[in-house]
Amino acid sequence: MDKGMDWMNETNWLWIGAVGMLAGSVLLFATGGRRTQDEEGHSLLHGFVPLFAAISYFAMAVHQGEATLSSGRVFLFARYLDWSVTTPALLLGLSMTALHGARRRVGLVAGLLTSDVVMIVTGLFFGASQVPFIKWVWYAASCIAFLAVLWVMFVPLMEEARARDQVRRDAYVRNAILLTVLWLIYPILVLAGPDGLGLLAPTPATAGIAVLDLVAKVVYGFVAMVGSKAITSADLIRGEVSAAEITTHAIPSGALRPARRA
Ligand code: RET
Repeated sequence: MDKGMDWMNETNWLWIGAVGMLAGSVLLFATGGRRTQDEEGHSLLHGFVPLFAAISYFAMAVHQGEATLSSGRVFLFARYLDWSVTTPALLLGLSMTALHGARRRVGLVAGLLTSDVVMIVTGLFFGASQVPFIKWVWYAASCIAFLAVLWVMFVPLMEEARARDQVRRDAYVRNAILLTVLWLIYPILVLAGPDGLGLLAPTPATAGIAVLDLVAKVVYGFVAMVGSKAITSADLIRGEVSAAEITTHAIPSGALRPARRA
């Protein structure tokens, strides 16, 4: 590497991840809407996702979130802990968009989140594996769970989203496509990196995952939040939001005004 680029070592990429995630979390919490329970739920979910990632990046930057395996490979396990919390949160937000709240089709949503946790837990054991055969069994198991996640997103949840108004349907389709494109890069990048085939050295692999994580959590979070605000505004204008679903601090006078604009 060029001498002038020495500062771009693996630890500094982890610091970029930690600071970027913390800043993204603060911005998402600060700019998120709070007019209805649904909108508030989205704002909190998308604010907490990068906060969990910041915890994981900080732990990895200070070398707590890693373990040195007997082969000598340094395994950054903290990212799998991050993903085990943040990927279900992202899918819960997406489900709430399709279903108009998280209380409908609870079994389907629970199945989606459970498949996702299976994907990450088997991924963790894939990353920790040193015996090749066992490693590829874990990788295959994780990919099968990922297919189950994609199936729920594009079959039953898509059908639910299609049955709703245009604003909600458009937001769901946009979020589902963006999320899928970003998430598909993970199994490829991790496969190429030190946890997989080792084609990529630790520094470029960590840099790639840090940038991908920032886009999948912070940039995606903002896109999802814009969608959630548009849905909330449309619901309020149509007068479709019951008094119980309106958050009280959205109504300074104390009177219920269902048709407030953003
Ligand atoms: C692993 C292991 C190998 C097989 C598969 C994987 C999928 C990982 C995914 C991660 C998504 C992470 C996100 C984080 C930030 O918000 C675990 C690499 C399929 C899809 C979106």
